Amino acid sequence: MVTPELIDALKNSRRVAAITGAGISAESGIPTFRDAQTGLWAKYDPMQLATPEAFLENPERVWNWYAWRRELLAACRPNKGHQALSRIARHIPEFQLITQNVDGLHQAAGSQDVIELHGNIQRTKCFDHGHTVEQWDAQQAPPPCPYCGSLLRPDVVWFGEMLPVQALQQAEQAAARCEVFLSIGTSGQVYPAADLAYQALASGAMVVEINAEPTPLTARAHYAFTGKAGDQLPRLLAEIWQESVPDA
Ligand code: BV8
Repeated sequence: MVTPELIDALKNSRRVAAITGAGISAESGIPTFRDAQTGLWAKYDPMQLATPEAFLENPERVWNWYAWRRELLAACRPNKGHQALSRIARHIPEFQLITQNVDGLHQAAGSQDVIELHGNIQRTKCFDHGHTVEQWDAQQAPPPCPYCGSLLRPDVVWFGEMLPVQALQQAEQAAARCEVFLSIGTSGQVYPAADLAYQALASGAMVVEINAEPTPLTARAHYAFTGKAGDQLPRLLAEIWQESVPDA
């Protein structure tokens, strides 16, 4: 329930931070990692494929998995959750959006200065030196880097890989300084991203969770709205700022 205290906090806070996970993109048609064990990815286990070891062991299989995900993404659009979040941000003097998602849908919905903790599937780099590459010979999977010949890979953070240092530092700073911290559409299983909500709690922020099911954070959050981000975020936007998200 959106209480007067929550309305007051969101209307009068100067600094708000939000972290999102796969759940906010689910209504855009992108399977979440939890669905992966059932849905479209039943034959793939992301935990097994999204690692440097899996790539080196079978570069073609991992490259093709990401090529397939890019194709799936090409047909996806931001949903009302992404749209509402980009509008909520405009009402907050300092709003920092942090995402674990690699789909770029927040930017497509108009969100600015998005911190991409785990990279972006639309960016491609080479494995050995991180050369960013825009075009490649589609006949080869994976293609060689035109600069150094090493294998191309998606510019995402795999399990066991360090997060981009600056992105993580900026995210931790936002979590430590914010007055309200929103955790949206994430199961909170993957670290260090999942730690940000607890860093915000430790710094005295009000923590608000919006998720389709309870998570380890739920019991610690000041507010926990169980439901779809595509419903809950437009509801917050309407109830607090009397603004609505245009129909897609
Ligand atoms: C690191 C990009 C330091 C790739 C991703 C052993 C060795 C090394 C590291 C570790 C280790 N043990 C643990 C670790 C740390 C590890 C980790 O946390 N593992 C987990 C599994 C325990 N982390 C790492 O490896 C990180 N790096 O620690 O570096 C280091 C380095 C070397 C050695 C030691 C330490 C790197 C982690 C980043 C991995 N890359 N993505 C790609 O996309 O292919 S992670 C990927 O999975 C996502 O980005 C995201 O972070 C995570 C999935 O989580 P969610 O987004 O929350 O999605 P999920 O499906 O789980 O949940 C969705 C939720 O939404 C659900 O609760 C659902 O109910 C809800 N929902 C569904 N629909 C809706 C909804 N909610 C609202 N509305 C809806 N409509």
